[in-house]
Amino acid sequence: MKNYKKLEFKKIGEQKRGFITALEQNKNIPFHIKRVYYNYFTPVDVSRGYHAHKGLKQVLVCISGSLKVKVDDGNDVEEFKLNKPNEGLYIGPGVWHEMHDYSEDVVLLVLASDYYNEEDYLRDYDEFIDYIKNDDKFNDGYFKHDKAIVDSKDIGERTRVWGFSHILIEAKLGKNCNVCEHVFIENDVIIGNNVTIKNGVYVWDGIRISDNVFVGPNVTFVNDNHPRSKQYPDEFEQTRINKGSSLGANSTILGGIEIGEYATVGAGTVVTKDVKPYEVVVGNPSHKIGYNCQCGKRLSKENQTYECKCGKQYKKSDDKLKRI
Ligand code: T46
Repeated sequence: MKNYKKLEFKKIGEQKRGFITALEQNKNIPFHIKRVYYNYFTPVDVSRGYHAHKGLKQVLVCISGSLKVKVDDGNDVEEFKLNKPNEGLYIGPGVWHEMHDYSEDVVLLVLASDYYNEEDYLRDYDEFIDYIKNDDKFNDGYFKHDKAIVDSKDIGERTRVWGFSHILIEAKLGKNCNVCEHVFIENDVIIGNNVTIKNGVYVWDGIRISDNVFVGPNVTFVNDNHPRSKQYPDEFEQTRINKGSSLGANSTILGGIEIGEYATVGAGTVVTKDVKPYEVVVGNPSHKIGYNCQCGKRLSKENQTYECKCGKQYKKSDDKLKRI
């Protein structure tokens, strides 16, 4: 995943009165802003930069004039021209950058995620290359927070693993997943692509989670339905959470359960029996209260079909809902 990106900001207004562009933290600026600085009166024959940051995130906006920014993440080198006040360049950690070809009237505004700290700079190119090659967070195309422990080498690209989470060595995770803070993933676990695992979830041996599943905060999985301290089953229960389904906050999924495709488990539900595709279940013990669409909205029954406001339709066959 590239850690730099051109950003386009909204231009509010029209030619005859002029324009306004607003920069807002955690909205069009992808971080919390702690510092704003600007660089001006740079002579046209000067180049600046020649460094990378270890942790700092920045957005560069050329609010007057123009300049070129060359970025290098150790794999790719690209050059961006900044000459519009409604464009920015996001530069994250581990990206070497150099600024060239300043115009006379240039003013470069920079929004930064942290206070100035010289210790965060890598000002020597070889040191930069060593740094990114030796830091897991810049490797294998996935992001690992400094405070996460990832023993597994089987993590898909663009997956993000946030602080205080631990993934054991044999676990497999697909692409573009989001593993939020305080998540523990044991060894015999297979997780698909685009899966979200919210904070405080422990994914034990025997659990399989397919693509596009949402696991809400503090969902509890069980892999031994008759536990006794220091007694281990020959094999842990196999629990299957099928694609597109969502497990609500604080729900409990007993061992050996199968959650059908696109099903929804309501917050706090204790799931004691399999959930069929598209079913919505709630309560303790879990019971069905209806069906939902692939998009997540509830379905209404019209004669023999089930319909969603989004236009999708479903029919029952073998007591299971199927899309038509
Ligand atoms: C970056 C590019 C885009 C401070 O004391 N406080 C500050 O907030 C900053 C940004 C700099 N300084 C001091 C540090 C140096 O003694 O100002 C001096 C010049 O800094 P530097 O040579 O790093 O300037 P540039 O234009 O090469 O780089 C600056 C930022 O430092 C850097 O983080 O990414 O702009």
